Amino acid sequence: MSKTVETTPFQNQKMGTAGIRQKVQIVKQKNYIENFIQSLFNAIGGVEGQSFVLGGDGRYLNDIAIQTIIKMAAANGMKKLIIGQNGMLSTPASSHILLKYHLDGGLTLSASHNPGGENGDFGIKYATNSGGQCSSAISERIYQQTKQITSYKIEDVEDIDLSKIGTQKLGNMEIEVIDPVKDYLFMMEEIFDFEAIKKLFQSGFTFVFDAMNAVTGPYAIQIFEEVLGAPKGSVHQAVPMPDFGGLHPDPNLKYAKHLVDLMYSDHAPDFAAANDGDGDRNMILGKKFFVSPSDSLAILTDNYHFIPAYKNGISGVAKSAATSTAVKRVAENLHINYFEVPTGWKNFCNLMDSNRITFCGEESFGTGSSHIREKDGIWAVLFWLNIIAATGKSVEQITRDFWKKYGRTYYLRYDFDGIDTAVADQMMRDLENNLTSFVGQTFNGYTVKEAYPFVYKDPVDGLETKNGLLVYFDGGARICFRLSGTGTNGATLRVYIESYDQNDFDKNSEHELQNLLQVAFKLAKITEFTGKTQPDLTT
Ligand code: G16
Repeated sequence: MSKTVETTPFQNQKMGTAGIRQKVQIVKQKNYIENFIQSLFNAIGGVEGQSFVLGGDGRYLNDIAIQTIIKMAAANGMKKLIIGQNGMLSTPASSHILLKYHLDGGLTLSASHNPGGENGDFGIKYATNSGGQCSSAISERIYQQTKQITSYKIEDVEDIDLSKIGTQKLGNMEIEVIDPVKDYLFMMEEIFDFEAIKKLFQSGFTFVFDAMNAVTGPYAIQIFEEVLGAPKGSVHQAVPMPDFGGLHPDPNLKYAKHLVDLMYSDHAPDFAAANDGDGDRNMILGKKFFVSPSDSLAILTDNYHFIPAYKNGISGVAKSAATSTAVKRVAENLHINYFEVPTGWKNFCNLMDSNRITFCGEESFGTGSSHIREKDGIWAVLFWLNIIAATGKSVEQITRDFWKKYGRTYYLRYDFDGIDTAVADQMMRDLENNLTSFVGQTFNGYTVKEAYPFVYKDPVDGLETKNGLLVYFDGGARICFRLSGTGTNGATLRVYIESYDQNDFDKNSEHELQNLLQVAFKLAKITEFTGKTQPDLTT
């Protein structure tokens, strides 16, 4: 039986860079999820007769939210829901299901790389029929609805059993519970040279994939161990847990330090990788060697011809403005399209839909291609394995060959967390007002060549987005300042710094960029505004 429940609005349901993200304790409030979902349904003109994909990364509240959404979808007249078994689906797998079965939309229950558990974060990403996350215009419409909502519709029934694969009915709505891995595995087999990767493992190549107790565990076991023949036990932390076993499931030098330590020890395997909570981010490591995400995008692009699915050529590549310029040099060399977009994977989608680009990536450990409309962690790992299998070279050799050809871009991101939102906004406003006055001035030996706010005009829909402030120096160095759109604790200032060297590839990045970091402190008056004298996180 469907019922209508009266409710009152919450004022904090605005979507950020990728969906809505909040502390679990906030999301747990009565009607919080219900309000957001009904507002979403209302904002898109209802879901009657529509088919959606639904799943999540298994974090705390995943099970409760999924039941609520199923019952609300049925009460709102949805025709069909395709759901990952036990409510699990990685973000890339969900995008693939949406595209493969020509669905109308998708909901992924995840706060991505943010911590889980009772005191962690929860989130919901909404994708449209294009397979990618909704535009800012749609998220704004949803936000407006959340501020006006007075009631929602829900079926008054027992919870649905999601443990068995198969089809069932809830009222007139069909629920199809699917194997979360099967379709995704087929797609990967079509893209990569699985036979070559199998031979690589047969030759004794050693490998660790760290799923960080999150959604990619079952995908990785099946793909790497069962199909490709990596030794049993190659996949670490493979069982998804609601609190990710206490880990912060963000594959970077700080939160995956255990993996970094392994790779810098005498027991290091030939290759290691990690994925984040919902499986869209990746980190790549060789023996005593870390590949920066910006370099990874550039290296994959330069080696596209080794991958069967891209053998006939790629149309172009895009990166977020904050990502290092390494891939720009590759695009110029390959004579392919090149774009810089605002942070947020959704900004790549029009470029992929219109075939302007094949690859895209971001500094935040995300790489992907037009096979789906999300970044894809396992895809990136398979890409690296395929290059290694084809060339017989190590991660380090592949990267050094790349530096020899294009020069090295030293790059780091510095985060300043938990800043009062009003203070952070004022700091950015001040910096923006001062930008032009920096041009021609020299700071710590670096002379400012250009300084301006980054503004992107989407070539497909013509919409303009402003995101971040850029300062370019003579000699190829660059600083980008922007505020994060995914945090749940005040504001996070992100400072992205790079320098370029054509000859010396063995400098320590932190040391190399130290002077520029001091310049960033000075330009943005970081200490004056925040009291901080050093970043909280360097990745
Ligand atoms: C999301 C977006 C990415 C973005 C990242 C960080 O990733 O999809 O495009 O780079 O957030 O965004 P921000 O710098 O605004 O915090 P994910 O993996 O969290 O969904």
